[in-house]
Amino acid sequence: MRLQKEQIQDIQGEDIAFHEERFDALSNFLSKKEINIDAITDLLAGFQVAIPSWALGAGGTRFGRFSFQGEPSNLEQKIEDVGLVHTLTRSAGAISLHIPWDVPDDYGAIKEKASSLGIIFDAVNSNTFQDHKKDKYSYKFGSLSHYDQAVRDQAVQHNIDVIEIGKKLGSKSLTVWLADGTAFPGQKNFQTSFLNTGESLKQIYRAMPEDWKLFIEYKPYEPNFYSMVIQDWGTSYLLATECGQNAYTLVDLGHHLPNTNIEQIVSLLMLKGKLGGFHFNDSKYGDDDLTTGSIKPYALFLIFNELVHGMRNNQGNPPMSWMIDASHTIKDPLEDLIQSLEAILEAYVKALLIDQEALRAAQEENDVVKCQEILQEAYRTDVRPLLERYRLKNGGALHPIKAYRALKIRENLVKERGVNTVATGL
Ligand code: LRH
Ligand code: MN
Repeated sequence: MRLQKEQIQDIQGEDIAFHEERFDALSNFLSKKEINIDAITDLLAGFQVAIPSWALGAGGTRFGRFSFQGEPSNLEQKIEDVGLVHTLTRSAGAISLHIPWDVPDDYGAIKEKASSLGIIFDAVNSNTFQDHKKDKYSYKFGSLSHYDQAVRDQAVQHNIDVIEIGKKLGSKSLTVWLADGTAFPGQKNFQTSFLNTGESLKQIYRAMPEDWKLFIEYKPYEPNFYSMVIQDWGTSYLLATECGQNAYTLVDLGHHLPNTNIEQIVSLLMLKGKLGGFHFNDSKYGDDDLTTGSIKPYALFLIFNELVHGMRNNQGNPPMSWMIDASHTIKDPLEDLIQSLEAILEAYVKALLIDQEALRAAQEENDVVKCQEILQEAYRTDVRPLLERYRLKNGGALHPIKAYRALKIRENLVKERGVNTVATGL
């Protein structure tokens, strides 16, 4: 299914006037603060968030999976779905593939379809947390950290194969997340597992083209529940530093123990020039992979405050990869992704409204109350009219969810694909 911007314009005429009213009020409010709205909407055009290819169908848990009708059953249809989200939001101009779940059959056709929808291929993800049919060895007891060199070699070769697939698609980065770890004390020696992993990652790093980046994703637990080899940002930072200048830490928001100060981690990684990118989602307890901004929107705002500060002051940190990593157990996957995009852009724009100079002055005066007032003045500003204007100017929908429903996109996908199609992924 393809969506034309004319179809969107046809269904949102009556909302334009109300948008204009709210937009004028916001631009008057911001111009009094000498904040240039057009500069912000221009920034948004360059802020594209990659959609995970593994999150376009219904996700499950070990307790079950409730399918969602009209799911994409191949990579072409997945790119179509990212195209639908991008046409509505103008902020999803990239897809992140997971191998072997999404190995293209016809690279030319896939690239043609993606570029015709304005979509590029962001990081490719390797998978040594499941056994692959063609493989000789199992990853039950680890992959890059495995005690057996033959298993490590197999896992390293898989990552090199993933790089080759990415090169054919024009991707410029590889994300490595390892399930490697232990379920019980004494099961493995931490140092041996870490050293094995370090050696394996260096082999993968050396196999990458010069202009590629390696993203090392950390996670404190699951599927191992006593230890994970790459458990936290410090471990990922150590491994990235040992690999070299093109290796970075990837921050998945759900991969932190409760109440971890993620914005402080982001700040230090940027200071060290080692923040590669994000997997945006939200969580109440564990790696819940919920809609971004659905549980802790203020925490997301505070993270973007550090990102805005870092993007202005840490030139040593390269442009980051913005990616969503979510799993949709009950929501329509496309509506869930649209809501995540709205929350991410809202947090970013609110952070851009923070008067960083005034904040700095208040920090130097130890005026704690004023510091909070400056942050929350920005956080309490309703920036939705600005996001609406950005989409309107770029042929998107004022209200993407409303347009998605008014255009009966899910119903049309079900008509086109049937009720029983199942997407590969989590
Ligand atoms: C691990 C993770 C990782 C992916 C997987 C799909 O929890 O966040 O990024 O490979 O989810
Ligand atoms: Mn992730």
